[in-house]
Amino acid sequence: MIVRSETDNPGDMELLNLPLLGMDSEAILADTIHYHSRMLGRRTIRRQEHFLYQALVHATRDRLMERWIETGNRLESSNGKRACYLSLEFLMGRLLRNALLNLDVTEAADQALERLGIELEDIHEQEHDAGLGNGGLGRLAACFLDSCATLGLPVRGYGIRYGYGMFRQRLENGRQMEEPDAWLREGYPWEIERIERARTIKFGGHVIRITDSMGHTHTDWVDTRDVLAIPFDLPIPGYQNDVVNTLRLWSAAATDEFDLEEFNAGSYGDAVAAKNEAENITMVLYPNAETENGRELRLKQQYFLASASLQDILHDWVSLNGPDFSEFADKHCFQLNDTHPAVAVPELMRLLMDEYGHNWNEAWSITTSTMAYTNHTLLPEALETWPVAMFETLLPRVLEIIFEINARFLSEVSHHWPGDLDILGRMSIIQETPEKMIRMAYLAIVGSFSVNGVAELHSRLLQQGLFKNFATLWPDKFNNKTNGVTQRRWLAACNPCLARLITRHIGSDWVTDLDLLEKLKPLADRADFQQEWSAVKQGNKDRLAANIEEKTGIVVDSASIFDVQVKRIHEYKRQLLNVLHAVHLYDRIQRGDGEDLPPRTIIIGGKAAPGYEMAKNIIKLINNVAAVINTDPSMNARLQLVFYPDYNVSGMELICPAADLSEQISTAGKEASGTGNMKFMMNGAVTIGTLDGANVEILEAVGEDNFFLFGLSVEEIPAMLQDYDPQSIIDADEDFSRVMRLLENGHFNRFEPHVLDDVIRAIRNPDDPWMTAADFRSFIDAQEFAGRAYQDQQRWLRMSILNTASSGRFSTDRTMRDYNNDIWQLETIPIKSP
Ligand code: 26Q
Repeated sequence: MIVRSETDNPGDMELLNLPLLGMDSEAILADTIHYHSRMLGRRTIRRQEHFLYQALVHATRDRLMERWIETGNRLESSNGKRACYLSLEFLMGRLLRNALLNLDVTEAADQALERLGIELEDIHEQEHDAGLGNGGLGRLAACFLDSCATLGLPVRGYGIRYGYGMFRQRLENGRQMEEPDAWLREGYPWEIERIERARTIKFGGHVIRITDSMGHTHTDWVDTRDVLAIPFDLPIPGYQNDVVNTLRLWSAAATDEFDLEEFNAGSYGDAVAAKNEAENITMVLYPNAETENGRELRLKQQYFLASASLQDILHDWVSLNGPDFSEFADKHCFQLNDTHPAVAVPELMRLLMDEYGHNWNEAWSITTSTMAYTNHTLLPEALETWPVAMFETLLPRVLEIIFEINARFLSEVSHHWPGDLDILGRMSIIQETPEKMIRMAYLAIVGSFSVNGVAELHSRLLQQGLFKNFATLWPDKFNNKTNGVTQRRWLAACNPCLARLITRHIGSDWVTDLDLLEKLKPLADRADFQQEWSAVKQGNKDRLAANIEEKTGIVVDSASIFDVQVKRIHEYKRQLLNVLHAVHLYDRIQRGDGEDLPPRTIIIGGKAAPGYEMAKNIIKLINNVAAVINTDPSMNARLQLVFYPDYNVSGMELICPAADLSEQISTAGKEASGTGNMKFMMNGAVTIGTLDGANVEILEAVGEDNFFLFGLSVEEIPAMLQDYDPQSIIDADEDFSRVMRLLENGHFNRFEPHVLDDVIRAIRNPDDPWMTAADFRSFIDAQEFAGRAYQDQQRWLRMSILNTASSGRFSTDRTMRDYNNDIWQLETIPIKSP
C-alpha cells in the first residue's frame, strides 16, 4: 500500500480521489490495450510486437508514476539530505523486465499477454538497450541506482541523454565495424521531458568585473554562447517497496530555435549552424580511448552535465529555502563518477560566488563538504587532463577559479613540505610541460572530502602510488568502496530458473539480502541439489547456444565447458593471453595430445574503441583463429572458439547465466575492480583469474579450492619487468614455442599476409607492459587444472554452488550501504518491505 503524505498541497490524485491502478493481469491487459489502440492508434495486435511493447511500457509506467510522485512528495516533506550521482555514463540496458520485477507484476504481465497470444519474452526483445555507457563504470552507475531505490536511499542520478549511445559492433571479415546506435529513433517510452526545468549553460565569452557603489566587486561572465539543457527523467523503481527514484538525463538544445537577428540579416545558414552546434553537445557518447582525450566536444559535455545538474539542485534549494545556504552542505552530497564530471568542483564555486553572492571561503567550505570523488583506474595514462588553452576559450571564468583553487592548495602544500620545491610541481593541479594542462584527478581530490577506489587492492595501490602525496597530506580523505552488482538484474531477472531453484530451497529474501545465499553452502554436496543445479545451468547453456547460432551461424556444443571472457577489448585485460591458450589447445589436439581434454567452447566478446588499433587487431586475431579452429575436422568437437558480436548489457544477461568458467585474466595491478567477475560468480561460474581488482576479494570469499588462481602478483611484477625477456620465456617452453610458430608462420592468416604482425609482435616485446608471455605457463597450467576439475562433475557442481553461495558481499546493496555509512549519511525514505 502507498501511504499518502499529508502535505499542505494535495496532489492531483488526492484532489480527484483517484484509486491506485490495479496490479492484476486484468488491469494491465486493459491498460495495454487502451494504449495500443487509443494512444498508438493500432487496429490489430498481430504482427507488430513493437507497438505492443510500447503499450505495455505505458501501462507499466503509469504504475511507476503513482509511486514516483509519492516518493517525490515524501522526499520533499522530509526535507532530508540527498545525494546526487554525477556520471557521464549510465549503462541502463533494457528497463521493462526490471520494472515488472520491481513492481511485482511479472506474472500479471505474462498472463495479460498470454490472453493476446503473445509471449512476454518476445516483447522484451523489442526493447532497445539504453547503451549510454562504455562498460564497467557506466553499468556500475546503473546498478547503484537500482540498489539505492531498493534501500530507499534518496539518490538521484544525473547524466546525459546522448542521441547516439555506445556504437553497434558489426564484423566484416573478422574486423570490427562501428555503426551508430540510433536508440531513440522509434521513440523512448520510459522518459518524461521536463521542459519547464530547462537551464542555460554558458560557453565562451569573457570575464568582467564591476564594482558597485558600495565598493563590492562583482564578477560577470559575459558575451557567452548559451545552450539550453533540457532534462528527461527516467523512473528508477526500488524492489517491491513503492520507492521510485529519478535518473535525470540532460539534452542540449539551441536557446532560440532560430536566432532572429541572424535570420533577418540574411544568414539563414549561420542561424541553423548555431542550432546544430548547440545540439551537437549531447549527440554522441564518446568511446573510451586515450585518443579521445582532449576533444573539445567532450569537455563541453562534461561542463554541460556539471553545470546543468548543479543549477538544478541550487534552484530547488533556493525555491524551498530562500537565499540561506547555511544548511545546504548538510543536505547535499555530490558523488563524482571518476573525473569525468570533476569540473563540478569549480562550477559549484562559480555558481555560489557569481550567481548566489557568496565569498570564496563560504563557497569553498560548501564545495569541499559536498563533493566526493570515486576513481576507477590505475593506469597513469588514463588519468584525464585538459589543455589550459581550451579552458581559456571555452570556460574562462571556470579557469580563473581553478587557478585560484590551485594557488591556495599549493600554499598548503608548501606549509606541509617546507623547502621542497619539487613537490609543488608534482602536486600542482596544473601540469606545466610540455603544454599547460589541468590534471582533473588532482582537482577532484583537492575539491572533495572523500576519495575512494573501487576494490581493496585498487584503493591501496592508489594511496601507495598515483595519489601517494595526497594520501600523505590528507590520509583521512582516502577510503575503499568495493564495487558490486545488483542481484535483481544479474540473478533474479536474468537467470529465472536458478532464482526459482534458490528460492525453493532457502526462500526469497536473498533478493534484498544477498548474504543469505550462504544458506546454499550445506546443499553444495547433496547429489539431488547438484542435479537440479546442473539442469538449470544446462538450460541456460542451451539458451545461449541458440543465441550464438542466431547471431553467428556457429553451432556450439552445449555439453562442452563454456569458457567465457566478455569485456571491453584492451591490452591490459589480455584477451591475447586467452587466444594463446586457444591456439595451444588447438595445437595439442592436432598433434594428438587432446584425448584427455574436456570439450571446450571459448567465447570472447567485447568492443574496441574505434581509434584503438591494437584492440581492433586483437579482434581480428580472435576471429581468424576462430575461423581455422571451427572448420578443422581434426578438432573432432573438442574445441570451438566464438567471437560474440556486439556484446552489450542484454548480451551479458544471456551469457553470464550460461558460463562455466569466468576469465578474469588482467595483468595484476591494472584492473581497478571488474564487475563482470561478480556477475559470473553470482551465476555459478568458477573464476580463472589473477590477483587483480576485486578478484582478490572473490578469492577470499570463495576460498582457493573454488578459484583457479594463476599469474604474477602486483608485488612480483616490478622485479620481473626489470629484465623482462619474453624471447627466453618462449624458447624455454616447448608449448609456447609451438604456439608462436603457428602464429608467426601465418597459419591463421594464410591469405592475408602481415595482418596480424603487430599483435603477434607485442608478445615478444621486452617492453610489453602487460607481460603476456610472463603469465603464459601459469595460465596454461591453471586451464589444464580447470579442465580436469570440470571432468569431475560432482566436484565442479560443488564449486559452482559455492561460488554463488559466497557472492553475497558483491551486491551493490552492500556497496551502497558502505557509501551511505561512510560518505553520504542519508536517512532512508520509509519503505514498504517487499
Ligand atoms: C576518456 C576520455 C574521453 C572519452 C571517454 C573516456 C572514458 C570513458 C569511460 C574513460 C574511461 C571510461 C570508463 C572506464 C571504466 O569503465 N572503468 C572501469 O570501471 C569499473 C567500475 O568501477 C571497474 O570495475 C573497472 O575495473 C574499470 O576498468
